[in-house]
Amino acid sequence: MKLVIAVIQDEDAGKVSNRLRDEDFGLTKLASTGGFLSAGNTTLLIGVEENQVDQVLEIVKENCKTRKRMTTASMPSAYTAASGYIPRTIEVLVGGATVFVVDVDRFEKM
Ligand code: 2BA
Repeated sequence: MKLVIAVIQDEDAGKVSNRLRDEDFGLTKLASTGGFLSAGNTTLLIGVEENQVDQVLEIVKENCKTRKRMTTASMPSAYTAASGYIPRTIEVLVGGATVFVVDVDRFEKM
């Protein structure tokens, strides 16, 4: 058995989980926060048989868009003696999805 851990954008979470549910995959949805942007995202835990992993990845891929986000970062290169660190606006591309596939040693429902 495998555990697919998919970090996706909140905007895509409804579509991805509906599609997974339509195909009878079990899933858990966690509210999470990205370490870089400190913005909310969604982490899906999906336990599947090994031969179902590709189908899950395809559903995630089809339903997660890449989006531009702006963030302000205080960078050493922007340091001036008069005003210290000047926050600079930078653009980052987020997504489609960040996915980990890990082995499950044991799976039980009690
Ligand atoms: P965040 O950590 O908030 O990152 C959002 C986006 O910011 C990233 O998109 C990437 O484009 C950019 N970014 C992240 N760290 C950066 C840095 N040090 N310098 C410049 N730009 C940076 P994605 O790569 O699509 O990641 C989306 C979300 O997936 C992340 O949100 C985080 O929640 C998760 N994630 C990404 N890589 C991960 C990893 N190795 N382990 C755990 N979670 C990860």
